[in-house]
Amino acid sequence: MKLDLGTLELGVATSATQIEGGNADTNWHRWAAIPGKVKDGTSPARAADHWNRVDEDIALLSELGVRHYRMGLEWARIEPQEGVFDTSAIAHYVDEVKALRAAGIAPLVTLHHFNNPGWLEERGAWTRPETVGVFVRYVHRMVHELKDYVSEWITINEPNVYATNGYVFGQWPPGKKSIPEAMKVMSLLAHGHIQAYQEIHKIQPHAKVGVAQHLRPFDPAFSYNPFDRLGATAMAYLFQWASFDAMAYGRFKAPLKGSATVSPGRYYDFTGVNYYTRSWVSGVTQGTRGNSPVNDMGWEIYPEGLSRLLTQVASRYPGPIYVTENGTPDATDSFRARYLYDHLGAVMTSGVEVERYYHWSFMDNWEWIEGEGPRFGLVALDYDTQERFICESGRLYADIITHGGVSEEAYARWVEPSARSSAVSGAGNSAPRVRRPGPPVL
Ligand code: IFM
Repeated sequence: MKLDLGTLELGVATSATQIEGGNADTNWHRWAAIPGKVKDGTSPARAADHWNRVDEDIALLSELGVRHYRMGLEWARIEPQEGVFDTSAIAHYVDEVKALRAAGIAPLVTLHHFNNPGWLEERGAWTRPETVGVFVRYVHRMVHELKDYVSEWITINEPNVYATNGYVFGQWPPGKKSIPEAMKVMSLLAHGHIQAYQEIHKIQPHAKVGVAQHLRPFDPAFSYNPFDRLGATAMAYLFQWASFDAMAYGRFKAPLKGSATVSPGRYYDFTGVNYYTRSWVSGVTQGTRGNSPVNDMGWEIYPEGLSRLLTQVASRYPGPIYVTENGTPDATDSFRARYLYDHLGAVMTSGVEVERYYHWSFMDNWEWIEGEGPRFGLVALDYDTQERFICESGRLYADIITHGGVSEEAYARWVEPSARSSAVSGAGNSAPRVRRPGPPVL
């Protein structure tokens, strides 16, 4: 065996807004309707039309041999008006998780993945303390409805990315640029998680509940430069550790704000790690390390970062660890096989006991403001015809699942011929590649 994965269980991940399609009134449908907000002018209304293709997609999951599937719920479909729950949308999700179970696939359900109902967005969403209670009411309803088939939950996906992109850089809805507001949002998301955690456990005492945290190493561009070192430490704290600590332990340290209703404790049953890349810090700016392998979106491909983060997470937050997302946009599926091998290898060499690894993504998905361009799927999608094609990297993943690791044969067939990256940063050739129409080379 070239890479033995031991007891590591493999799955794939998606989110509701990115694959379902349809015209739910979400913050993202509204944002995409404003000209210029989404790079290619697309909206989540098309996506992968998963809402109408659940059976076909479960058959594909089975073909990959996947036993764990991370999926999301579209809150705006479930509660299209405040306090009004749509029983047919709820029934659709019940049917979906039932069908997954019937296929022998365990769902891990994400309750909030950057997606607010439009009515909530209008009222200021996570800048208002009232939103915590509104979220917990929705969580309560869905856990009741799905509890016979689902016992693992992610309350909130990447709270730091939601707060930073929407409230610091203003590129995501609601397009604000205010650090104090971003800190308020991060604080309230932490409150939302903690209260949801408690609520879920009231309904399902043995449920496993966690947050999917977007983590990255922040490395100083010049380690001998104290400003770069200080910048890297400060960014890591502000971007990820302050909010992670608040969510995991109810410990709110400045600039986050706690409240008298939250006592310190332990508010996780597993920690979820979403890992993609690292940040290279020079003083107060961060970017991509020069001359390094990058993917279609220009993100450095740095498998060692995953090992480093897993080690840190294991010591800061003892308990089960799931890699809840890891993957790469690769429009021609030319380097994803090696990416997979290297990142699964990084999980193993970390020496940390990781229970699960969910690859992002099961299939090509609508990538927020990047639209339909980036191709993260093990299953490629032709958006015009909605045809799905299992990529060669998807075949490799299926083979890894069957053998519990990367066999010598699989290595020779898929990993050896695979490139390392899309391009090299700073080499003037890192523009995103455009996929040919039609199926990828299989
Ligand atoms: O597609 C996203 C996902 O919604 C959250 N984590 C990062 C992925 C890739 O950008």
